[in-house]
Amino acid sequence: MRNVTVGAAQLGPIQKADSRQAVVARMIVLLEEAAEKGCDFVVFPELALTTFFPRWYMEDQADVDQYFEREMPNAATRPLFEAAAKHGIAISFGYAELTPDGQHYNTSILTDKTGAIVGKYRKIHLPGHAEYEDDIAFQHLEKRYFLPGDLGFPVFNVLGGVMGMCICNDRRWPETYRVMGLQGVEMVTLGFNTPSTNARSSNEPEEDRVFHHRLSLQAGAYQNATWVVAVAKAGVEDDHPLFGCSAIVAPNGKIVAESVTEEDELIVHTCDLDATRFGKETVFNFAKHRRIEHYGLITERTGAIVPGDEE
Ligand code: ING
Repeated sequence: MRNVTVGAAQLGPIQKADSRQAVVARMIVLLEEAAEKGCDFVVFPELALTTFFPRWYMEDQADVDQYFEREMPNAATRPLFEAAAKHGIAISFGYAELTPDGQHYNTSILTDKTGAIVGKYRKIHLPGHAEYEDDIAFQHLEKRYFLPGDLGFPVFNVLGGVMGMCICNDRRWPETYRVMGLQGVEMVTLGFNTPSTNARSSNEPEEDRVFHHRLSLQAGAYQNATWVVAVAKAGVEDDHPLFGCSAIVAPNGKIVAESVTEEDELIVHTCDLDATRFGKETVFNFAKHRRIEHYGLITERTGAIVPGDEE
């Protein structure tokens, strides 16, 4: 048994007008609840410090950069790191990163129980578009404001196991989990901000979006025999609804805990990292069963090409 008691700390909406200090105070309330419940590790959402600003079209770089952090920890977040270290709890959360050389990433960090940052991930799969688009209900401009991540999908030896991170849209791509699975990942944590409605078509009901969200997490967990912890920023941000459904998924693909509100909400589960062993040693024993001589197209080709259509 290698138990890690995990708290998925869902955040309700963050309005454009909300300060980082107010958000960090809410995060610390969830952290204190997690400490009372014996958590070793608390996971917060993607872009946890601000509203989901890629929904807004901005041209002035100063307007964009107001949502970014230039260092981590910093004055706004240091109280969170200090509270986590006081309780001996590892944390992970997402934020917009502006590097010293001026690069912009959608980033997530992972600390150990002392509050030291031991891992960083930069979002690789950026959904949406880079230019303003007409006739859609709202913009989704991550390709405008962020570069694709440049760190790959690393794993980190912390909390007595092999931990990995991804962010939001990454959860929809099997490559995300497989690259970490090929490094023996035992728990993948991710934050997400997912609109309840489709900007382009009103005929995709929320329950379909939630179905695809759960499907992506459960498939990734099962097919790589890993725990998956997915944490929402939820609720209505300046009239834009985001769904909740924060979830903890076991290596057998089953959801063992899920949030029930679209507010600040902590869900907790004690995850035995040894529960990954059965899958890794039987059905998904990669070394025994994978046939990489047949997988070349996966990294040779970006888009699909139907045989005979080659130009
Ligand atoms: N949000 C959404 C996500 O991947 C999206 C974008 C929604 C893509 C629904 C496809 C379908 O959950 C972010 N921030 O990636």
